[in-house]
Amino acid sequence: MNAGTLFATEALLPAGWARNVLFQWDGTGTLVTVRPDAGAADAAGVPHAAGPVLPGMPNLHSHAFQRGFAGLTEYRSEPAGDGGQSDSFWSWRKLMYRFALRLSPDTLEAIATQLYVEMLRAGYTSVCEFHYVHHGEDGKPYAEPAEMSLRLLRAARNAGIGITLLPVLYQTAGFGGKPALADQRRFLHQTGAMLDLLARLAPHCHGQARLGLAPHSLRAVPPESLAEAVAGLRAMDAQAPVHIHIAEQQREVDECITLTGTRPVAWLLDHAEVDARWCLVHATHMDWDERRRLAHSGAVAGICPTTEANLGDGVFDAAPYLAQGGAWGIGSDSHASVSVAEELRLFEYGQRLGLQRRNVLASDTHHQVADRLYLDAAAGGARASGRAIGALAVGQQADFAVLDGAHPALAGLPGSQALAVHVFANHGHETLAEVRTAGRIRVQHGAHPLQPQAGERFSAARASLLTD
Ligand code: NGQ
Ligand code: ZN
Repeated sequence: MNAGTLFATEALLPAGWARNVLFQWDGTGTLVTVRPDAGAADAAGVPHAAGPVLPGMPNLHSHAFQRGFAGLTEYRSEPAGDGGQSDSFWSWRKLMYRFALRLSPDTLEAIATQLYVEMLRAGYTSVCEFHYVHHGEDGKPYAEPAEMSLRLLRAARNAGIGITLLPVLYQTAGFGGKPALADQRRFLHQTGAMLDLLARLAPHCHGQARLGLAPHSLRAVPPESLAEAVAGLRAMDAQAPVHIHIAEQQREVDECITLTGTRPVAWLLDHAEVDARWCLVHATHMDWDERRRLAHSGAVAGICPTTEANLGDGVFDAAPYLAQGGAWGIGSDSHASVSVAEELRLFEYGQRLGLQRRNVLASDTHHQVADRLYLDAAAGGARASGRAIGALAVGQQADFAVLDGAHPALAGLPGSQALAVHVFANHGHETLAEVRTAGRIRVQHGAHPLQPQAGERFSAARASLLTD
């Protein structure tokens, strides 16, 4: 049994900071009591949190294998063109494909385990895994067609992080049914085969694991397949999350306009029933009308600030989107960085740099930018995960990130300012004292029990993948 209790002098509840909060959860790790202003009698005998308590943060976008070469593509790989430089998202993708082609089930599991331990240490308590390296190196399915997916589920279980597994449907190399490239052979499924894969995985997804579907992008999935796959998913699970990459690069927008006469986000909103069960990953390049329509759809914009910066995608124009009530959350995507604080900080900083203003994403309700960012990202991330997480409220899972109230950077500060320091005055993860999922302690004083073993396996796996 896993039932337990925690008392927090300050906690970030959905409506804002509350004092003297008593938390109780049941044997499944679900919160059954969240009582602010609890008295001394309530607090007696209950373990006290080490500092202000936050909801654990869902990570809404991850390609786990990309952790294996994070930081290793920061050199010029394409000859510079006329007076310009030609390295881009697309040249990075060539290097990424080279790495993807070498993965094995064992190396994938080693990389994912290390990554998920890192995520927990960074305050992420659940991850949406947008998984597309399905088949063997020759492009043929493994004897167990779900092999790679099952390894990811196992890595998440061993690390203790929640997971929304999103098997990726990938069929074409570009708009208009352009045939897939040889380098994409490990990603491909006919629509029926993808629905078979989902049926195979469904029995493995319960408790801390949820199953959804990710049509990779409008480039990789033709319209008929998109409709058929989403309908097939809905027949299995009407509420299951659907994630798609969209409008990350200007080139995608241009190609979509050339072929359909419409911009990608507008095309998707016109042709699919986009609602709160959807997550549009990146959605960087939208015009005013697309932004308004997306904000009103209830779908989540999946913002991945450090990856979008790393790949030169562009800046998501957040102020008008948030002003219209648009939902959003954060993902670590290519894992150029694995840090809740850094994603939130860079999201706000992108706006400041563009607008030449400060505290752009503060709101009337939340004058502290960090409060607003944290609550929005937790709620949007939870919606995208399709799991009962992301809020300190009855019925939600007891996922906590506890700040270290004794750390010199935070000592003596009220919760709201402590969170602002955690997000904006960079101390790495030092200011996090404890991370729990479903009530269980996964990280304490920055350390996860699997760290030494996972680290060793990771470096061995990476070394084997980088040798020629
Ligand atoms: C991916 N990553 O699927 O890993 C993509 C690159 C593509 C990002 N978009 C490949 N960040 O979009 O074609
Ligand atoms: Zn992605």
